[in-house]
Amino acid sequence: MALDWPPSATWVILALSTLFIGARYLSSRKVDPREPPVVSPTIPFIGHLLGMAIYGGRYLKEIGIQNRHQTPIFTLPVPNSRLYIVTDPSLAAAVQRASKVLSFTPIIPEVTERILGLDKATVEIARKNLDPAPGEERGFLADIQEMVYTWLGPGDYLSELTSAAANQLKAEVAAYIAALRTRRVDGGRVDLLAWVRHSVTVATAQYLYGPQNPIAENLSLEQAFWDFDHGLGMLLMNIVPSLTASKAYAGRERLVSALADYLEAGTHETASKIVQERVRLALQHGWTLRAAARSELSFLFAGIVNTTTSTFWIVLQLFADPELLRAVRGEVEAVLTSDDGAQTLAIDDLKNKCPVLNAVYRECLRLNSDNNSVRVVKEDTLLSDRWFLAKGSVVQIAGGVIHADSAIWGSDVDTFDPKRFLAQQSGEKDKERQVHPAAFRAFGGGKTLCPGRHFAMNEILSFVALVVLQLDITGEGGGRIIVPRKNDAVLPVHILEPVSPALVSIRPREGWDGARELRIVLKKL
Ligand code: HEM
Ligand SMILES: *[C@@H]1O[C@H](CO)[C@@H](O)[C@H](O)[C@H]1NC(C)=O
Ligand SMILES: *[C@@H]1O[C@H](CO)[C@@H](O)[C@H](O)[C@H]1NC(C)=O
Ligand SMILES: CC(=O)N[C@H]1CO[C@H](CO)[C@@H](O)[C@@H]1O
Repeated sequence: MALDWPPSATWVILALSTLFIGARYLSSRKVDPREPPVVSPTIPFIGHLLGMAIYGGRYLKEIGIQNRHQTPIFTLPVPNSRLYIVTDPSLAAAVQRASKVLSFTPIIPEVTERILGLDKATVEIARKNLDPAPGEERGFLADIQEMVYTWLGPGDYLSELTSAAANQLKAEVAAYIAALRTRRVDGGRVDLLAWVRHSVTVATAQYLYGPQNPIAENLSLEQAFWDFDHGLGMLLMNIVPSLTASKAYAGRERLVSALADYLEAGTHETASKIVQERVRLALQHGWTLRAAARSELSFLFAGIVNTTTSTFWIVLQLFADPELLRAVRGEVEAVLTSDDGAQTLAIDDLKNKCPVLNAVYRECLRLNSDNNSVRVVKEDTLLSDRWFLAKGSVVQIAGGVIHADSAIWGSDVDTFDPKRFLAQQSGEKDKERQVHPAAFRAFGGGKTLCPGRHFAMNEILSFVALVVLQLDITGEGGGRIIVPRKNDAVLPVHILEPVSPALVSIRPREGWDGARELRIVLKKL
Protein backbone atom coordinates (compact mmCIF):
# COMPACT_ATOMS: atom_id res chain seq x y z
CA MET A 1 0.00 0.00 0.00
CA ALA A 2 1.41 3.34 -1.02
CA LEU A 3 1.28 6.08 1.57
CA ASP A 4 0.56 9.60 0.49
CA TRP A 5 3.19 12.11 1.44
CA PRO A 6 2.62 14.38 3.23
CA PRO A 7 0.33 12.06 5.22
CA SER A 8 -3.29 13.04 5.68
CA ALA A 9 -4.53 14.45 8.97
CA THR A 10 -6.28 11.16 9.70
CA TRP A 11 -3.00 9.28 9.49
CA VAL A 12 -1.21 11.74 11.69
CA ILE A 13 -3.94 11.55 14.32
CA LEU A 14 -3.97 7.76 14.13
CA ALA A 15 -0.19 7.50 14.43
CA LEU A 16 -0.05 9.96 17.30
CA SER A 17 -2.83 8.28 19.23
CA THR A 18 -1.17 4.88 18.77
CA LEU A 19 2.04 6.34 20.13
CA PHE A 20 0.14 8.00 22.95
CA ILE A 21 -1.77 4.85 23.92
CA GLY A 22 1.43 2.83 23.67
CA ALA A 23 3.23 5.32 25.87
CA ARG A 24 0.37 5.33 28.38
CA TYR A 25 0.43 1.55 28.42
CA LEU A 26 4.16 1.52 29.01
CA SER A 27 3.96 4.08 31.77
CA SER A 28 1.11 2.27 33.56
CA ARG A 29 2.83 -1.13 33.48
CA LYS A 30 3.89 -2.70 36.77
CA VAL A 31 7.50 -3.83 37.10
CA ASP A 32 6.27 -6.65 39.35
CA PRO A 33 2.71 -7.95 39.82
CA ARG A 34 2.97 -7.13 43.54
CA GLU A 35 3.88 -3.51 42.90
CA PRO A 36 1.29 -1.08 44.35
CA PRO A 37 -1.49 0.04 41.95
CA VAL A 38 -0.15 2.39 39.29
CA VAL A 39 -1.68 5.84 38.82
CA SER A 40 -0.57 6.78 35.33
CA PRO A 41 -0.19 10.40 34.32
CA THR A 42 -2.44 11.99 31.70
CA ILE A 43 0.62 12.96 29.69
CA PRO A 44 2.72 9.77 29.47
CA PHE A 45 6.02 9.54 31.36
CA ILE A 46 6.55 13.18 32.27
CA GLY A 47 3.00 14.05 33.36
CA HIS A 48 3.60 13.61 37.09
CA LEU A 49 6.81 15.61 37.03
CA LEU A 50 5.07 18.40 35.12
CA GLY A 51 2.19 18.33 37.58
CA MET A 52 4.53 18.65 40.55
CA ALA A 53 6.51 21.42 38.87
CA ILE A 54 3.37 23.40 38.03
CA TYR A 55 1.12 22.79 41.03
CA GLY A 56 3.73 22.18 43.74
CA GLY A 57 2.79 20.06 46.74
CA ARG A 58 -0.90 20.32 45.97
CA TYR A 59 -0.48 18.00 42.95
CA LEU A 60 0.69 14.98 44.95
CA LYS A 61 -1.72 15.79 47.72
CA GLU A 62 -4.72 15.76 45.40
CA ILE A 63 -3.75 12.48 43.76
CA GLY A 64 -3.25 11.08 47.23
CA ILE A 65 -6.65 12.24 48.42
CA GLN A 66 -8.33 10.71 45.32
CA ASN A 67 -6.71 7.31 45.84
CA ARG A 68 -6.22 6.89 49.58
CA HIS A 69 -9.37 4.90 50.27
CA GLN A 70 -8.77 2.45 47.40
CA THR A 71 -5.24 1.56 48.41
CA PRO A 72 -2.84 2.49 51.25
CA ILE A 73 0.05 2.87 48.79
CA PHE A 74 0.22 3.57 45.06
CA THR A 75 2.83 3.94 42.34
CA LEU A 76 3.51 7.05 40.30
CA PRO A 77 5.65 6.26 37.25
CA VAL A 78 8.24 8.96 36.46
CA PRO A 79 11.01 8.79 33.84
CA ASN A 80 13.47 6.01 34.74
CA SER A 81 12.02 5.52 38.20
CA ARG A 82 8.98 5.01 40.41
CA LEU A 83 7.54 7.06 43.21
CA TYR A 84 5.58 5.13 45.84
CA ILE A 85 3.15 7.23 47.84
CA VAL A 86 2.03 5.97 51.26
CA THR A 87 -1.21 7.45 52.58
CA ASP A 88 -1.97 5.15 55.49
CA PRO A 89 -0.50 5.54 59.00
CA SER A 90 0.10 1.86 59.71
CA LEU A 91 1.88 1.39 56.40
CA ALA A 92 3.83 4.58 57.20
CA ALA A 93 4.94 2.92 60.42
CA ALA A 94 6.06 -0.13 58.38
CA VAL A 95 8.14 2.13 56.12
CA GLN A 96 9.72 3.71 59.19
CA ARG A 97 10.61 0.32 60.65
CA ALA A 98 12.23 -0.86 57.42
CA SER A 99 14.95 1.79 57.77
CA LYS A 100 17.75 -0.55 56.59
CA VAL A 101 16.36 -0.85 53.06
CA LEU A 102 14.22 2.29 52.99
CA SER A 103 16.67 4.98 53.94
CA PHE A 104 16.70 8.76 54.00
CA THR A 105 20.46 9.15 54.35
CA PRO A 106 21.47 8.57 50.69
CA ILE A 107 19.45 11.68 49.80
CA ILE A 108 21.16 14.00 52.27
CA PRO A 109 24.45 14.65 50.38
CA GLU A 110 22.53 15.25 47.16
CA VAL A 111 20.02 17.63 48.75
CA THR A 112 22.57 19.53 50.83
CA GLU A 113 24.90 19.86 47.85
CA ARG A 114 22.17 21.66 45.94
CA ILE A 115 20.59 23.66 48.73
CA LEU A 116 23.78 24.69 50.48
CA GLY A 117 26.05 24.77 47.44
CA LEU A 118 28.68 22.41 48.88
CA ASP A 119 31.84 21.91 46.81
CA LYS A 120 32.69 18.48 45.36
CA ALA A 121 35.41 17.65 47.91
CA THR A 122 33.05 18.28 50.82
CA VAL A 123 30.25 16.25 49.24
CA GLU A 124 32.72 13.36 48.91
CA ILE A 125 33.38 13.54 52.65
CA ALA A 126 29.65 13.78 53.36
CA ARG A 127 28.97 10.65 51.29
CA LYS A 128 31.35 8.45 53.31
CA ASN A 129 29.97 5.81 55.71
CA LEU A 130 26.48 7.22 55.73
CA ASP A 131 24.72 4.29 57.37
CA PRO A 132 27.56 2.58 59.29
CA ALA A 133 26.92 -0.83 60.82
CA PRO A 134 27.88 -1.10 64.50
CA GLY A 135 31.67 -1.21 64.73
CA GLU A 136 32.14 0.23 61.24
CA GLU A 137 33.89 3.57 60.78
CA ARG A 138 31.44 6.43 61.13
CA GLY A 139 31.10 9.17 58.53
CA PHE A 140 30.52 12.86 59.22
CA LEU A 141 26.73 12.68 58.84
CA ALA A 142 26.39 9.67 61.12
CA ASP A 143 28.49 11.42 63.79
CA ILE A 144 26.73 14.73 63.59
CA GLN A 145 23.26 13.18 63.61
CA GLU A 146 24.05 11.09 66.66
CA MET A 147 25.44 14.10 68.48
CA VAL A 148 22.48 16.36 67.63
CA TYR A 149 19.91 13.68 68.58
CA THR A 150 21.68 13.06 71.89
CA TRP A 151 22.25 16.69 72.84
CA LEU A 152 18.71 17.79 71.95
CA GLY A 153 17.14 14.78 73.67
CA PRO A 154 15.79 15.20 77.24
CA GLY A 155 18.63 16.10 79.59
CA ASP A 156 20.71 18.95 81.00
CA TYR A 157 21.79 20.37 77.68
CA LEU A 158 18.22 20.55 76.39
CA SER A 159 17.31 22.50 79.56
CA GLU A 160 20.25 24.83 79.09
CA LEU A 161 19.41 25.61 75.46
CA THR A 162 15.68 25.92 76.16
CA SER A 163 16.35 28.41 78.89
CA ALA A 164 18.67 30.44 76.66
CA ALA A 165 16.08 30.48 73.86
CA ALA A 166 13.14 31.41 76.09
CA ASN A 167 15.06 34.28 77.66
CA GLN A 168 16.16 35.57 74.29
CA LEU A 169 12.55 35.54 73.07
CA LYS A 170 11.50 37.25 76.28
CA ALA A 171 14.01 40.01 75.52
CA GLU A 172 12.63 40.38 71.99
CA VAL A 173 9.06 40.80 73.26
CA ALA A 174 10.21 43.23 75.96
CA ALA A 175 12.13 45.33 73.42
CA TYR A 176 9.06 45.45 71.20
CA ILE A 177 6.81 46.55 74.08
CA ALA A 178 9.30 49.27 74.99
CA ALA A 179 9.33 50.46 71.38
CA LEU A 180 5.51 50.51 71.32
CA ARG A 181 5.33 52.53 74.52
CA THR A 182 7.81 55.12 73.32
CA ARG A 183 6.14 55.09 69.88
CA ARG A 184 9.35 54.15 68.14
CA VAL A 185 7.26 51.57 66.29
CA ASP A 186 3.65 51.74 65.19
CA GLY A 187 1.69 48.68 66.28
CA GLY A 188 -1.38 49.75 64.29
CA ARG A 189 -0.68 47.79 61.13
CA VAL A 190 1.69 44.88 61.59
CA ASP A 191 2.28 41.90 59.33
CA LEU A 192 2.14 39.25 62.05
CA LEU A 193 4.30 36.74 60.19
CA ALA A 194 6.98 39.37 59.58
CA TRP A 195 6.92 40.30 63.25
CA VAL A 196 7.29 36.68 64.43
CA ARG A 197 9.99 36.10 61.81
CA HIS A 198 12.05 38.97 63.04
CA SER A 199 11.76 37.94 66.69
CA VAL A 200 12.61 34.28 66.03
CA THR A 201 15.44 35.01 63.58
CA VAL A 202 17.21 37.44 65.87
CA ALA A 203 16.66 35.30 68.98
CA THR A 204 17.79 32.06 67.33
CA ALA A 205 20.93 33.57 65.84
CA GLN A 206 21.70 34.86 69.32
CA TYR A 207 21.17 31.69 71.39
CA LEU A 208 22.88 29.45 68.82
CA TYR A 209 25.72 31.68 67.62
CA GLY A 210 26.19 34.09 70.51
CA PRO A 211 26.00 37.88 70.81
CA GLN A 212 28.48 38.49 67.95
CA ASN A 213 26.57 36.35 65.45
CA PRO A 214 26.53 37.54 61.83
CA ILE A 215 22.88 38.67 61.92
CA ALA A 216 23.42 40.77 65.05
CA GLU A 217 26.46 42.31 63.36
CA ASN A 218 24.53 43.17 60.20
CA LEU A 219 20.72 43.14 60.37
CA SER A 220 20.39 43.17 56.57
CA LEU A 221 21.36 39.49 56.72
CA GLU A 222 17.92 38.78 58.16
CA GLN A 223 16.40 39.61 54.78
CA ALA A 224 19.09 37.51 53.10
CA PHE A 225 17.99 34.56 55.24
CA TRP A 226 14.35 34.81 54.17
CA ASP A 227 15.33 35.33 50.52
CA PHE A 228 17.26 32.06 50.80
CA ASP A 229 14.29 30.32 52.42
CA HIS A 230 11.80 31.43 49.79
CA GLY A 231 13.91 30.14 46.91
CA LEU A 232 14.71 26.71 48.34
CA GLY A 233 12.48 24.91 45.84
CA MET A 234 14.35 26.48 42.92
CA LEU A 235 17.75 25.86 44.53
CA LEU A 236 16.75 22.22 44.89
CA MET A 237 16.02 21.99 41.15
CA ASN A 238 19.54 23.31 40.59
CA ILE A 239 19.17 24.65 37.04
CA VAL A 240 21.76 27.47 36.95
CA PRO A 241 20.65 28.62 40.42
CA SER A 242 22.52 31.93 40.19
CA LEU A 243 19.99 32.85 37.47
CA THR A 244 16.82 30.87 38.20
CA ALA A 245 16.96 31.47 41.95
CA SER A 246 19.04 34.61 41.95
CA LYS A 247 17.67 36.18 45.15
CA ALA A 248 17.92 32.96 47.14
CA TYR A 249 21.36 32.30 45.74
CA ALA A 250 22.61 35.78 46.57
CA GLY A 251 21.09 35.61 50.06
CA ARG A 252 22.71 32.25 50.73
CA GLU A 253 26.12 33.36 49.54
CA ARG A 254 26.01 36.51 51.69
CA LEU A 255 25.08 34.49 54.76
CA VAL A 256 27.69 31.83 54.06
CA SER A 257 30.39 34.39 53.61
CA ALA A 258 29.43 36.16 56.86
CA LEU A 259 29.31 32.83 58.74
CA ALA A 260 32.66 31.82 57.27
CA ASP A 261 34.27 35.07 58.42
CA TYR A 262 32.69 34.51 61.82
CA LEU A 263 34.19 31.01 62.06
CA GLU A 264 37.58 32.05 60.76
CA ALA A 265 37.75 34.78 63.36
CA GLY A 266 37.16 32.10 66.02
CA THR A 267 33.98 33.88 67.17
CA HIS A 268 32.19 30.53 67.56
CA GLU A 269 34.04 30.14 70.85
CA THR A 270 31.26 32.41 72.18
CA ALA A 271 28.50 30.30 70.54
CA SER A 272 26.27 27.63 72.11
CA LYS A 273 28.01 24.35 72.97
CA ILE A 274 26.08 22.45 70.31
CA VAL A 275 27.39 24.77 67.58
CA GLN A 276 30.95 24.44 68.87
CA GLU A 277 30.59 20.66 68.79
CA ARG A 278 29.20 20.72 65.24
CA VAL A 279 32.14 22.78 64.02
CA ARG A 280 34.60 20.53 65.85
CA LEU A 281 33.11 17.42 64.21
CA ALA A 282 33.22 19.02 60.76
CA LEU A 283 36.91 19.90 61.13
CA GLN A 284 37.68 16.43 62.50
CA HIS A 285 36.16 14.91 59.34
CA GLY A 286 38.27 17.11 57.10
CA TRP A 287 35.85 19.92 56.27
CA THR A 288 37.29 23.38 55.76
CA LEU A 289 35.93 26.18 57.93
CA ARG A 290 34.37 27.81 54.88
CA ALA A 291 32.53 24.56 54.05
CA ALA A 292 31.46 24.24 57.70
CA ALA A 293 29.83 27.67 57.32
CA ARG A 294 27.45 26.08 54.78
CA SER A 295 26.55 23.29 57.17
CA GLU A 296 25.93 25.87 59.91
CA LEU A 297 23.54 27.71 57.62
CA SER A 298 21.47 24.51 57.51
CA PHE A 299 21.42 24.33 61.31
CA LEU A 300 20.40 27.96 61.63
CA PHE A 301 17.70 27.22 59.07
CA ALA A 302 16.40 24.20 61.02
CA GLY A 303 16.31 26.34 64.17
CA ILE A 304 14.38 29.22 62.62
CA VAL A 305 11.93 28.31 59.87
CA ASN A 306 9.45 25.89 61.41
CA THR A 307 9.48 27.61 64.79
CA THR A 308 8.57 30.86 63.05
CA THR A 309 5.68 29.61 60.99
CA SER A 310 4.23 27.41 63.75
CA THR A 311 4.33 30.27 66.25
CA PHE A 312 2.67 32.56 63.71
CA TRP A 313 -0.32 30.21 63.22
CA ILE A 314 -0.73 29.54 66.94
CA VAL A 315 -0.73 33.23 67.88
CA LEU A 316 -3.08 34.08 65.01
CA GLN A 317 -5.58 31.31 65.81
CA LEU A 318 -5.58 32.21 69.52
CA PHE A 319 -6.24 35.91 69.00
CA ALA A 320 -8.81 35.18 66.26
CA ASP A 321 -11.03 33.37 68.77
CA PRO A 322 -11.80 35.32 71.99
CA GLU A 323 -13.18 32.21 73.69
CA LEU A 324 -10.02 30.21 72.98
CA LEU A 325 -7.79 33.12 73.98
CA ARG A 326 -9.59 33.40 77.31
CA ALA A 327 -9.10 29.67 77.94
CA VAL A 328 -5.39 29.74 77.13
CA ARG A 329 -4.72 32.95 79.05
CA GLY A 330 -6.51 31.36 81.98
CA GLU A 331 -4.25 28.31 81.81
CA VAL A 332 -1.07 30.34 81.55
CA GLU A 333 -2.05 32.72 84.36
CA ALA A 334 -2.92 29.77 86.55
CA VAL A 335 0.67 28.49 86.38
CA LEU A 336 2.23 31.93 86.83
CA THR A 337 3.71 32.29 90.31
CA SER A 338 4.47 35.52 92.16
CA ASP A 339 7.15 36.23 94.71
CA ASP A 340 9.40 39.13 95.79
CA GLY A 341 7.85 41.45 93.25
CA ALA A 342 8.59 39.19 90.27
CA GLN A 343 6.38 36.77 88.37
CA THR A 344 7.69 33.43 87.24
CA LEU A 345 6.60 31.23 84.37
CA ALA A 346 7.86 27.64 84.41
CA ILE A 347 8.19 26.05 80.98
CA ASP A 348 7.51 22.59 82.47
CA ASP A 349 4.09 23.84 83.57
CA LEU A 350 3.32 25.15 80.08
CA LYS A 351 3.87 21.62 78.79
CA ASN A 352 2.19 19.69 81.58
CA LYS A 353 -0.56 21.89 82.94
CA CYS A 354 -1.91 23.78 79.93
CA PRO A 355 -3.92 21.23 77.91
CA VAL A 356 -5.70 23.76 75.66
CA LEU A 357 -2.42 25.50 74.76
CA ASN A 358 -0.89 22.11 73.91
CA ALA A 359 -3.91 21.13 71.81
CA VAL A 360 -3.70 24.39 69.83
CA TYR A 361 -0.01 23.70 69.22
CA ARG A 362 -0.68 20.23 67.82
CA GLU A 363 -3.68 21.30 65.77
CA CYS A 364 -1.72 24.12 64.10
CA LEU A 365 1.05 21.68 63.21
CA ARG A 366 -1.42 19.13 61.86
CA LEU A 367 -3.24 21.65 59.67
CA ASN A 368 -0.18 23.33 58.23
CA SER A 369 2.39 20.63 57.67
CA ASP A 370 2.08 19.05 54.24
CA ASN A 371 5.67 17.92 53.80
CA ASN A 372 6.41 14.31 52.88
CA SER A 373 8.94 11.97 54.49
CA VAL A 374 11.20 10.69 51.73
CA ARG A 375 13.08 7.36 51.59
CA VAL A 376 15.21 5.72 48.90
CA VAL A 377 14.64 2.01 48.20
CA LYS A 378 18.14 0.49 48.54
CA GLU A 379 17.13 -3.10 47.60
CA ASP A 380 14.06 -4.69 46.00
CA THR A 381 11.73 -4.95 48.98
CA LEU A 382 8.42 -6.55 49.91
CA LEU A 383 6.82 -4.05 52.29
CA SER A 384 4.51 -5.58 54.92
CA ASP A 385 4.93 -8.91 53.04
CA ARG A 386 2.69 -7.54 50.35
CA TRP A 387 3.89 -4.56 48.33
CA PHE A 388 6.82 -4.84 45.95
CA LEU A 389 9.10 -1.77 45.92
CA ALA A 390 11.77 -1.64 43.20
CA LYS A 391 15.39 -0.85 44.02
CA GLY A 392 16.38 2.73 43.17
CA SER A 393 12.87 4.14 43.48
CA VAL A 394 11.61 6.59 46.07
CA VAL A 395 8.98 6.14 48.81
CA GLN A 396 7.19 9.16 50.20
CA ILE A 397 4.93 9.14 53.23
CA ALA A 398 2.34 11.72 52.29
CA GLY A 399 2.08 13.85 55.42
CA GLY A 400 -0.34 16.30 53.80
CA VAL A 401 -2.71 13.51 52.73
CA ILE A 402 -2.65 11.80 56.13
CA HIS A 403 -3.20 15.12 57.94
CA ALA A 404 -6.25 15.78 55.74
CA ASP A 405 -7.85 12.31 56.02
CA SER A 406 -11.38 12.50 57.40
CA ALA A 407 -11.23 8.77 58.17
CA ILE A 408 -8.50 9.58 60.70
CA TRP A 409 -9.42 13.02 62.03
CA GLY A 410 -13.20 13.20 61.54
CA SER A 411 -15.46 14.90 59.02
CA ASP A 412 -14.36 18.40 60.15
CA VAL A 413 -10.78 17.57 59.13
CA ASP A 414 -10.26 20.84 57.23
CA THR A 415 -11.41 23.01 60.13
CA PHE A 416 -9.19 24.33 62.91
CA ASP A 417 -10.47 22.53 66.01
CA PRO A 418 -8.01 21.97 68.86
CA LYS A 419 -10.66 19.97 70.73
CA ARG A 420 -9.76 16.91 68.66
CA PHE A 421 -6.49 16.76 70.59
CA LEU A 422 -8.10 17.48 73.94
CA ALA A 423 -10.20 14.34 73.69
CA GLN A 424 -7.02 12.34 73.09
CA GLN A 425 -5.16 13.90 75.99
CA SER A 426 -7.92 13.13 78.44
CA GLY A 427 -7.79 9.53 77.27
CA GLU A 428 -11.46 9.71 76.35
CA LYS A 429 -12.44 6.44 74.74
CA ASP A 430 -14.18 8.10 71.82
CA LYS A 431 -13.50 5.66 68.99
CA GLU A 432 -13.38 8.32 66.28
CA ARG A 433 -10.71 10.23 68.09
CA GLN A 434 -8.28 7.33 68.59
CA VAL A 435 -5.48 8.24 66.25
CA HIS A 436 -2.64 6.02 65.05
CA PRO A 437 0.68 7.32 66.47
CA ALA A 438 2.17 7.58 62.96
CA ALA A 439 -0.74 9.76 61.78
CA PHE A 440 0.73 12.94 63.28
CA ARG A 441 3.55 13.67 60.87
CA ALA A 442 4.70 17.23 61.56
CA PHE A 443 7.99 15.99 63.04
CA GLY A 444 8.41 13.15 60.55
CA GLY A 445 8.90 9.68 61.95
CA GLY A 446 11.25 6.74 62.39
CA LYS A 447 14.90 7.52 61.75
CA THR A 448 14.19 11.04 60.51
CA LEU A 449 12.06 12.09 63.48
CA CYS A 450 13.05 15.70 64.12
CA PRO A 451 15.81 15.83 66.76
CA GLY A 452 14.67 19.36 67.68
CA ARG A 453 11.09 18.41 68.55
CA HIS A 454 11.42 18.69 72.36
CA PHE A 455 13.31 21.91 72.06
CA ALA A 456 10.89 23.32 69.48
CA MET A 457 7.90 22.61 71.70
CA ASN A 458 9.57 24.22 74.74
CA GLU A 459 10.53 27.24 72.73
CA ILE A 460 7.23 27.73 70.90
CA LEU A 461 5.06 27.30 74.01
CA SER A 462 7.28 29.79 75.83
CA PHE A 463 7.06 32.37 73.08
CA VAL A 464 3.28 31.99 72.78
CA ALA A 465 2.84 32.27 76.56
CA LEU A 466 4.96 35.45 76.65
CA VAL A 467 2.82 36.93 73.89
CA VAL A 468 -0.61 36.08 75.33
CA LEU A 469 0.40 37.41 78.74
CA GLN A 470 1.87 40.70 77.58
CA LEU A 471 0.20 41.69 74.31
CA ASP A 472 -3.26 42.39 72.90
CA ILE A 473 -3.58 41.54 69.22
CA THR A 474 -6.63 42.39 67.11
CA GLY A 475 -7.40 42.71 63.44
CA GLU A 476 -6.17 45.88 61.80
CA GLY A 477 -7.97 48.88 63.35
CA GLY A 478 -9.26 46.83 66.29
CA GLY A 479 -11.56 44.52 64.32
CA ARG A 480 -11.70 40.73 64.37
CA ILE A 481 -8.81 38.75 62.99
CA ILE A 482 -9.49 36.93 59.73
CA VAL A 483 -7.31 33.81 59.43
CA PRO A 484 -5.99 33.54 55.84
CA ARG A 485 -5.79 30.19 54.04
CA LYS A 486 -2.47 28.37 53.90
CA ASN A 487 -0.54 28.51 50.65
CA ASP A 488 -0.26 24.87 49.62
CA ALA A 489 0.68 25.49 45.99
CA VAL A 490 4.38 25.54 46.83
CA LEU A 491 6.83 22.66 47.22
CA PRO A 492 6.48 22.20 50.96
CA VAL A 493 9.87 22.47 52.63
CA HIS A 494 8.45 23.61 55.95
CA ILE A 495 5.22 24.49 57.76
CA LEU A 496 3.09 26.31 55.19
CA GLU A 497 2.77 30.07 55.15
CA PRO A 498 -0.49 31.99 54.57
CA VAL A 499 -1.62 32.96 51.03
CA SER A 500 -1.84 36.60 52.07
CA PRO A 501 -0.35 38.57 54.96
CA ALA A 502 -2.24 38.60 58.25
CA LEU A 503 -2.36 42.29 59.16
CA VAL A 504 -2.98 42.96 62.84
CA SER A 505 -2.78 45.66 65.49
CA ILE A 506 -0.48 44.95 68.44
CA ARG A 507 -0.68 46.79 71.78
CA PRO A 508 0.75 46.19 75.23
CA ARG A 509 -1.90 44.16 77.06
CA GLU A 510 -4.31 46.16 79.13
CA GLY A 511 -4.20 45.20 82.77
CA TRP A 512 -0.83 43.50 82.56
CA ASP A 513 1.59 44.86 85.12
CA GLY A 514 4.66 45.50 82.99
CA ALA A 515 6.54 47.05 85.89
CA ARG A 516 7.00 43.72 87.65
CA GLU A 517 9.75 41.51 86.29
CA LEU A 518 8.60 38.45 84.35
CA ARG A 519 10.92 35.47 84.68
CA ILE A 520 10.83 32.40 82.51
CA VAL A 521 12.51 29.31 83.93
CA LEU A 522 12.71 25.55 83.71
CA LYS A 523 12.15 23.47 86.82
CA LYS A 524 13.27 20.16 85.34
CA LEU A 525 12.89 18.14 82.17
C1 HEM B 1 7.74 23.24 64.84
C2 HEM B 1 9.01 23.13 64.66
C3 HEM B 1 9.70 22.02 63.91
C4 HEM B 1 9.17 21.07 63.06
C5 HEM B 1 7.73 20.88 62.63
C6 HEM B 1 10.29 20.26 62.60
C7 HEM B 1 10.17 19.18 61.74
C8 HEM B 1 11.23 18.43 61.27
C9 HEM B 1 11.12 17.29 60.39
C10 HEM B 1 9.82 16.71 59.85
C11 HEM B 1 12.36 16.82 60.14
C12 HEM B 1 12.73 15.60 59.30
C13 HEM B 1 13.09 16.01 57.90
C14 HEM B 1 12.92 14.90 56.91
O1 HEM B 1 12.55 13.77 57.26
O2 HEM B 1 13.12 15.19 55.74
C15 HEM B 1 13.28 17.69 60.84
C16 HEM B 1 14.64 17.56 60.82
C17 HEM B 1 15.51 18.30 61.59
N1 HEM B 1 15.15 19.25 62.53
FE1 HEM B 1 13.30 19.90 62.92
N2 HEM B 1 11.44 20.72 63.17
C18 HEM B 1 11.13 21.79 63.99
C19 HEM B 1 12.00 22.55 64.75
C20 HEM B 1 13.35 22.29 64.86
C21 HEM B 1 14.26 23.05 65.69
C22 HEM B 1 13.86 24.23 66.56
C23 HEM B 1 15.51 22.50 65.51
C24 HEM B 1 16.85 22.85 66.10
C25 HEM B 1 17.17 23.74 66.92
C26 HEM B 1 15.36 21.42 64.56
C27 HEM B 1 16.41 20.65 64.11
C28 HEM B 1 16.32 19.71 63.12
C29 HEM B 1 17.47 19.06 62.52
C30 HEM B 1 18.94 19.30 62.88
C31 HEM B 1 16.96 18.17 61.55
C32 HEM B 1 17.77 17.24 60.63
C33 HEM B 1 17.95 15.89 61.23
C34 HEM B 1 18.80 15.00 60.38
O3 HEM B 1 19.95 15.35 60.16
O4 HEM B 1 18.29 13.98 59.94
N3 HEM B 1 14.04 21.31 64.20
N4 HEM B 1 12.57 18.65 61.55
C1 LIG C 1 25.72 45.07 55.89
O1 LIG C 1 25.86 44.40 54.65
C2 LIG C 1 25.56 45.19 53.51
C3 LIG C 1 25.61 44.33 52.27
O2 LIG C 1 26.73 43.52 52.22
C4 LIG C 1 26.54 46.35 53.44
O3 LIG C 1 26.25 47.16 52.32
C5 LIG C 1 26.43 47.18 54.71
O4 LIG C 1 27.38 48.19 54.71
C6 LIG C 1 26.60 46.30 55.95
N1 LIG C 1 26.30 47.07 57.14
C7 LIG C 1 27.08 47.10 58.20
C8 LIG C 1 26.59 47.89 59.35
O5 LIG C 1 28.13 46.49 58.27
C1 LIG D 1 9.78 21.69 58.91
O1 LIG D 1 8.52 21.08 59.03
C2 LIG D 1 8.10 20.35 57.90
C3 LIG D 1 6.68 19.91 58.09
O2 LIG D 1 6.44 19.20 59.25
C4 LIG D 1 9.11 19.22 57.70
O3 LIG D 1 8.75 18.38 56.65
C5 LIG D 1 10.48 19.82 57.43
O4 LIG D 1 11.43 18.82 57.24
C6 LIG D 1 10.88 20.70 58.59
N1 LIG D 1 12.12 21.36 58.26
C7 LIG D 1 13.09 21.56 59.11
C8 LIG D 1 14.30 22.22 58.58
O5 LIG D 1 13.02 21.26 60.29
C1 LIG E 1 8.42 15.99 49.17
C2 LIG E 1 8.83 16.96 50.17
O1 LIG E 1 8.03 17.80 50.51
N1 LIG E 1 10.04 16.85 50.70
C3 LIG E 1 10.74 17.85 51.47
C4 LIG E 1 10.43 17.83 52.96
O2 LIG E 1 11.33 18.62 53.73
C5 LIG E 1 12.69 18.32 53.55
C6 LIG E 1 13.52 19.14 54.52
O3 LIG E 1 13.07 20.42 54.72
C7 LIG E 1 13.07 18.53 52.09
O4 LIG E 1 14.43 18.23 51.88
C8 LIG E 1 12.22 17.61 51.24
O5 LIG E 1 12.50 17.82 49.88
